[in-house]
Amino acid sequence: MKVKKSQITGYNERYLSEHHEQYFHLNIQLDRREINADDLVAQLQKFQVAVPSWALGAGGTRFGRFSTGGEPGNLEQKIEDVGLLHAITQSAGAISLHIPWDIPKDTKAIKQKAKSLGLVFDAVNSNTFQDQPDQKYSYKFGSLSHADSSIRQQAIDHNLEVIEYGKALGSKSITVWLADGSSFPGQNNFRRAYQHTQAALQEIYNGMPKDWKMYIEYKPYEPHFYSMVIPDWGTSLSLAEACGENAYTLVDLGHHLPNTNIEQIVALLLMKGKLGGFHFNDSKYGDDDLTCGSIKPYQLFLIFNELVEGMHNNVNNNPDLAWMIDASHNLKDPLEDLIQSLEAIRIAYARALLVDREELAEAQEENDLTRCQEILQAAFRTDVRPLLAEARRLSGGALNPIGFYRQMAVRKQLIKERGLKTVATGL
Ligand code: PSV
Ligand code: MN
Repeated sequence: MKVKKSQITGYNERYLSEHHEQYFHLNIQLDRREINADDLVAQLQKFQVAVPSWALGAGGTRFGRFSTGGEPGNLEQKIEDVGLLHAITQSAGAISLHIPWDIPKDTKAIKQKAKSLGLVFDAVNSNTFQDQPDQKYSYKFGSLSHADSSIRQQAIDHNLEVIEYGKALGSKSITVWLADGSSFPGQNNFRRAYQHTQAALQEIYNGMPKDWKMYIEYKPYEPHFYSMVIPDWGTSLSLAEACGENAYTLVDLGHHLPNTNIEQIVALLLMKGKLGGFHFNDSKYGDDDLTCGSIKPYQLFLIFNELVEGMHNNVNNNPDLAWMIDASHNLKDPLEDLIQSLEAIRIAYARALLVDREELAEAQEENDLTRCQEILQAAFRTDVRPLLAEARRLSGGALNPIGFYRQMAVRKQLIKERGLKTVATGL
């Protein structure tokens, strides 16, 4: 399904005067704080978040999976869905592929299709957490960290092959998430597992083109429940440093133990020039993969506050970050869920841009804690939605993406085109 520009403008026309009024009022409010709303809008227009190819179908839990209907049955259809999201929101201009879930058969045609929808290819992701039917050795007891060198080699070769797919599509980075670990004390030799992993990552790193980046993702538990080989940002950072300057730590918001101060991790990684990117989602308990901003919007704002601050004082030349949503849509329509996530991420970003940094630094120097909190919360409590709507409108998107999606009855249309029973590849 494709939406026409005229359908979006037609939809917007009905809400235009209401929007102008809201934007006008926000303008006055921001003007008093010496903030230029148009500058913020321009920054929001540039801010794009990648959508993973595995998030377009219904996710599941280990107890079951409930289909949404109209799920994309192949890579072409997945790209079409991201194209749809991008057309409506003007903020999802990239797609991230997981190999082998989404191996492009005709690379040229896939690239062309993405280009026609205004999409580029974000990081490619390797998968050594599942066995594939044609695979010689099993990853049951590990991949890059495995005790057996033939199995490590197979996993290294897979990563190198993923890089080749990425090169053909125009990707510039690879994300490695390692499911390796142990579920019982004594199962693994921690140091040997780390050393094997480091050597393997170095080999993959050396196989990357010079202008590529490697993102090393960490996770404290799951699928293993006693230890993970890369459980935290410290381990990821040490491996990135061992690989070289183009290797970075990737922060997935769900990959932390409850109450971890993620904003502090982000601040320190940025200071080291080693923050590569983000996987956005939200959680109450663990790696819940819920809609971004649905549980802890204040935490998301505090993370963006550190990001904006760190990017301003970029002492170690941290490169631009790779932004991606990594969520699982068990109950909601995946496309609606993604629209809501995109909105929540941009709200947090816009609010962080409102923080008066000079005043905050001053209040921090004076240990005026009350003022520090007032400054942060003044930004957090500002309703920035008119800024987002204006950014979308100027770029050709819908003033209210969910409203437009529902009015167009997109899911109904997709079910009509693809059927009720299609199942997307991936999780
Ligand atoms: C693992 O939980 C993860 O966050 C990694 O990024 C994977 O690539 C993705 O989810 C999909 O399994
Ligand atoms: Mn992730």
